[in-house]
Amino acid sequence: MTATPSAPSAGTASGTWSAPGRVNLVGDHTDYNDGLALPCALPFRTTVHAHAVETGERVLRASSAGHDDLEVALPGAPGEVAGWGAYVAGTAWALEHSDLLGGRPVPSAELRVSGDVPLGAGLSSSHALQCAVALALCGLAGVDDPDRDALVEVVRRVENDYVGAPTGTLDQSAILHGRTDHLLLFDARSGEVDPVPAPFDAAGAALVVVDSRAPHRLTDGAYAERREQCARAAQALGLAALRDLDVDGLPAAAEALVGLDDGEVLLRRARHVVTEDARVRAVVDLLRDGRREAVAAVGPELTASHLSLRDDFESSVPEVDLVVDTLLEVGALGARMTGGGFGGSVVALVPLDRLPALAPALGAATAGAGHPTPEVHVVRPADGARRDG
Ligand code: GAF
Repeated sequence: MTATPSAPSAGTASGTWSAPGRVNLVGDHTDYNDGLALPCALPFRTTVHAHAVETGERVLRASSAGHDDLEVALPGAPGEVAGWGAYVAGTAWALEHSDLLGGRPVPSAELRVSGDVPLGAGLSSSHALQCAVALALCGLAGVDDPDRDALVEVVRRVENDYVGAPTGTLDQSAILHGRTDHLLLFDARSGEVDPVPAPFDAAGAALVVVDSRAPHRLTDGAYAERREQCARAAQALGLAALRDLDVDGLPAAAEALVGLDDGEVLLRRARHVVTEDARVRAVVDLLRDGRREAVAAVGPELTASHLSLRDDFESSVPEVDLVVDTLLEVGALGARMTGGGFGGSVVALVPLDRLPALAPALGAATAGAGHPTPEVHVVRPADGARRDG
């Protein structure tokens, strides 16, 4: 789904752009293995009010409640800014090094950032910020409809080369291509995004996101370690990526990996990725079928994904496991951690008549375990990043 980029115009003096957070229904830790995922954009957005400024020096200023103000000379360089401002400054830096602005520099600008994407909840608040800032700076430079696939790459560079987070392309693809009431079948190898209906109503169920409010732990190190293990497993198996292994190939892979020092760990990582790709395909088929029984059958696939992430990929934490277990006890059709893990949120399909029971059950279970009180959001897939005014 490649947008035709618009030709640069004279630019705009000011405007408002926004980008949503995302939740991934199924398909985690597959993107950097060239695999499949099924995310959607969320009805929470980060908004950037931007205006061009005339100054002698090229400068980018940004402010947001609860964060230090940013002022940085353009185009900037990795390492100059850390924390929240790195996502803003890094976006300007990566845009300047892309072809998106048709050879023009990033314009001097002042950005006011606000929004309601939950922070630190694993719902991609930082990617929402980067996508909204990227659209705003493109708009100020006169590129109103930038090529969204090129923007995916710009955000990857911000993350990997400016911020130093070795993430893949799932989050920004969901945010940039989001569509109301649709999930998005994302193929990380081709970058293609294919809208899939989300007929949860047909099963009398709702899509629910629960922020465990567990502090993210070890996120950078553990994520990078998983990524490195997957790459090593693929290399040992003579594959370009774990995407190229399928479930039938797992017994032979086990034999090939068993001789390595950490072969048993690599096999479990590979098994997660391979079975997760298969679960994405299965869930897409069920949703496209659309009948009540088919949609209800998505639930067990979600729960199987959680067990795989918990046991084979070891990317869950006790707080998140307790939220999943409690949701299932209350009657969810299925539930799983979502996103990178090591804290963060759970996504679930919950029968409409069970919704009122969620918050009390989660409150009681987490209080008993001494965990933070989770936050429950009933959501519908929302529109992607856009200009608002
Ligand atoms: C994080 C990363 F940013 C994504 O690229 C993806 O790997 C995800 O974790 C796990 O599926 O959100």
